[in-house]
Amino acid sequence: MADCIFCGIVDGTIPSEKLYEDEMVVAFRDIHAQAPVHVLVIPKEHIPSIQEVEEESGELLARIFSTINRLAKEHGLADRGYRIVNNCGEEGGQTVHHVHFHLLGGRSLTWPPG
Ligand code: IU
Repeated sequence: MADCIFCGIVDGTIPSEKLYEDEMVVAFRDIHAQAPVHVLVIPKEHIPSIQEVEEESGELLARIFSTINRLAKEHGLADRGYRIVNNCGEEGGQTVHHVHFHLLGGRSLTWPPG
């Protein structure tokens, strides 16, 4: 989608440090890392938020979470623990309107979030 920064990352017109890519998803390092490991996993397709994810998106969601699992293992987080975050809408803190999942780890994370 024109004017979507994450669509620009998908098509390579906006630079990013990509860690994984296949026909459905892309994973890249967050530019404002909040933890030693802070990776975003996004669908290549422009979906504005988790609210637009329907039952037919099951395969995509499975791919997103299997990608997160693999990245967590590759970054040594599997035994330590980590957090997966999806911010949705204004009060949920979503700032980029292309659905994405944060993988955060490498330090002790506090709860509740702000
Ligand atoms: P949020 O859940 O919509 O608040 O998260 C958006 C994230 O995208 C946030 O952590 C930003 O640092 C990150 N990000 C990025 O990695 N690269 C960019 O070009 C932009 C935002 I804009």
